[in-house]
Amino acid sequence: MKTCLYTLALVAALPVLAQPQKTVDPQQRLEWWTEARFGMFIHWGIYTVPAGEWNGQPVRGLGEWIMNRSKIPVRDYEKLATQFNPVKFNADEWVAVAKNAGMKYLTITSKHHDGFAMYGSKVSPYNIVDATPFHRDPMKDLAAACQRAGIKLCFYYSQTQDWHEPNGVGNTWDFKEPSPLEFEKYYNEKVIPQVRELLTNYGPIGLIWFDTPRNITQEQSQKLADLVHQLQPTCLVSGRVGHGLGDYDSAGDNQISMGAVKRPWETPVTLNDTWGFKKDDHNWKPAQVLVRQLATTSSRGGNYLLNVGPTSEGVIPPESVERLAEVGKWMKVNGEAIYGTSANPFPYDVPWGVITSKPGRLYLHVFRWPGKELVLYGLRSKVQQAKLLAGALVRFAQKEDELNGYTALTLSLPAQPLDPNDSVIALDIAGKVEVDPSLQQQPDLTVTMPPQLGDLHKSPGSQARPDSRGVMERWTRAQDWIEWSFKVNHPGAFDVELVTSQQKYGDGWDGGQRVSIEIASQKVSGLVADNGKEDNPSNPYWPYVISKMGQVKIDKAGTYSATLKPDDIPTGQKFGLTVVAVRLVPAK
Ligand code: JFZ
Repeated sequence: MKTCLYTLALVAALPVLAQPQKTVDPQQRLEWWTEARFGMFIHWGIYTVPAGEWNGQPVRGLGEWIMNRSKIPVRDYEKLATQFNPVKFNADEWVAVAKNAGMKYLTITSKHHDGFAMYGSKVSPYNIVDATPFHRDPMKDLAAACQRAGIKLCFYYSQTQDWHEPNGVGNTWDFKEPSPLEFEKYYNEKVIPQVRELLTNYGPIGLIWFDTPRNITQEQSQKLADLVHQLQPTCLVSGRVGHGLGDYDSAGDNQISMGAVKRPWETPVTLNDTWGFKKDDHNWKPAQVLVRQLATTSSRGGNYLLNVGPTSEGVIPPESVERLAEVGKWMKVNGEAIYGTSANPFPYDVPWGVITSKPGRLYLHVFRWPGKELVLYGLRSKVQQAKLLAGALVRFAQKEDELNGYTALTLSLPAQPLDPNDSVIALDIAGKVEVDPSLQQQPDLTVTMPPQLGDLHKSPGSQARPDSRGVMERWTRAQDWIEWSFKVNHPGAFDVELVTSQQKYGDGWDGGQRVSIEIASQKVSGLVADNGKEDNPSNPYWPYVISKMGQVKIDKAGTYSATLKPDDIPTGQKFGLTVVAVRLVPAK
């Protein structure tokens, strides 16, 4: 009996002893996360009391930045805590909204740049339990609700900016910027112990979403990442911990990366134009945009982290709940085309939508319904079955030639899409999915040549490169040029178009460059001028600008080369030549 009790005591003590020893390789840590593909971001803090308005005036910009935007002194901002009382907060309801949408994890702001801890912290009294009339720790409720629902709880934590602390970074209106030594003090006395609390008091945490590293040192970033991994070996560290030390990369907000991304990555996205609640922001993205962005992010091998901004009462805006429910309806039918999928195996986008994949499966996400027939070029593997996830089996035929094997797949479809947001066709493939990686003319007869699929010839010192959206950035030198090789399947006459991109919400674009485009040894030249706008199919907030450059004729099917060379780029351009693609469109 005595031995028995002794053993029991030892077993009970074991988890404590065993904790720091366990090591997990980063690959293993990422497993649940890449399977999940879809998460909920929650920005919630005392900035939801002013909700985008200060002294009766609307404040431009992000809701959670109001303290900074309006240069609100710490002493005034602190008072907001006494008005923060989220009596309608219900953790199970929030988690149900996420789960219902098909989301698998939830990342909530435990402390944003304003420095206010939204959980019960012993490190600083500036927290929701000690400083608000609510006097409760919502993260305890959320941890329990997430456990019940099988959702991973994750915390956002602003490690560098802290506008409440004299030694934190960012508050230039109350304090002077901290010296490295002062910042180290803040880091040791607030950041490290608070991150420790978050990883100790709330059960298993999926990831810590650090943000805006700013002037944090490499050692400090490393120590944070190590602390997280030491306390919870399976907990991921976001890319914004700084110095590339995260377990995965973060795209810029509302950006969806193009082409092959080498590291696992995630894009944080707003449902309207703010993260933290603003009462006058009604610019909600339609569910169609959300579904297509989710599918597009998956098709590029990334995770989609979609934000809600609950009010100071603890209510997720009904406009958000409605849209998430619609995404959830789509996910219930089509979730297998998202969860655990890998990127599109083709290096280019198809004209009608996007493609996701799994071993032995391809998912065709059809955004623009082609009518009764959809043709896919370049799939070398044999298709065994095709099925609309929302409906019936689909008849199909595969063309084969001696040299290349299978070349074209033709699917016979209903005349109307089953889902106007995204109708998914699942293809069962015999063996491995094999594709022809070469850039080729598509069944709609267009040829689209994006910069990331060309050879970029840079002059010495040039900063030009495709950014994370696939758009050329810092192309301000006429000496830089791009070259492509492409296959023509259907000869004919083509209009040559140069597709460039505006910046977010149509702000900022430089034209007036003179460029020459050579296609199959025929040269056209022209001015980059706005000859019409076009929706960016993966993100309506970064519209395209089309410039018409002339016409070329291609008489025979075959492989050709194309070059894009600037003749002149006016000096002093901010954005330069924001090339998205050179495009050939059949001439009318
Ligand atoms: C940061 C925060 O400042 C903001 O309040 C919000 O929390 C957001 C999710 O993250 O803002 C950023 C940080 C980085 C980029 C864009 C917005 N970025 O790299 O493009």
